[in-house]
Amino acid sequence: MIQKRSMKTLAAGIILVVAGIGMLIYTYGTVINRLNNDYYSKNFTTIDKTALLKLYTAPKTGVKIYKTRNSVEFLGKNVSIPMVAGPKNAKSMYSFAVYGLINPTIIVRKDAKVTIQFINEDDDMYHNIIIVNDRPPYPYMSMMIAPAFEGSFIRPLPESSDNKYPTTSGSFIASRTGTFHYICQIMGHASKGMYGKFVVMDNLTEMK
Ligand SMILES: [Cu+2]
Repeated sequence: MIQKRSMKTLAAGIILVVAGIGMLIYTYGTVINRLNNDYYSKNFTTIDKTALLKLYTAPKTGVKIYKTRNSVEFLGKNVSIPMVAGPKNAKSMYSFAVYGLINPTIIVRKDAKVTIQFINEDDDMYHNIIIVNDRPPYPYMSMMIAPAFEGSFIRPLPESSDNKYPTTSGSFIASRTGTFHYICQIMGHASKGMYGKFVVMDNLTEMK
């Protein structure tokens, strides 16, 4: 009898603990979803594969690509940079691509108006992009790092699906010279290498 009763108590205890854990997970999920809804981009469109592949080809003027240095110079005063997150041609999905170069150093002139056209090619992860003062290595949690330039933060875009690639853009003025970095702030991405240099120069001829 005593054994039966203690078994019943044990069973009731287990049920209570399981229910408790379930409620905690549910509450945690609800809170995280709330945060995510505020944090993730709502203003995005999608492009198809053809449009995505076009962004891998550099225009004939205004851009200089140095494959050996893995860098791309944007020469204009008003430049548009197609940044692809999770590119298929990269060894690691924790990468950005600009004209097919993986995590290249991007160089712009001081006071240029820079528009980042951000595209998520990855089919199973969210990504975002921000230009920061902080240098690597980056912590696992890097979402609190502030932008180096006002407007140089783009909210996370969802993964691609059915050859539809989410895209959005953000613009800022590269108002200070120096070496900055672009990074992805999704947990663990920058710490796994999802970043590159962003250089603002007084005179682009210095790179030749
Ligand atoms: Cu990422």
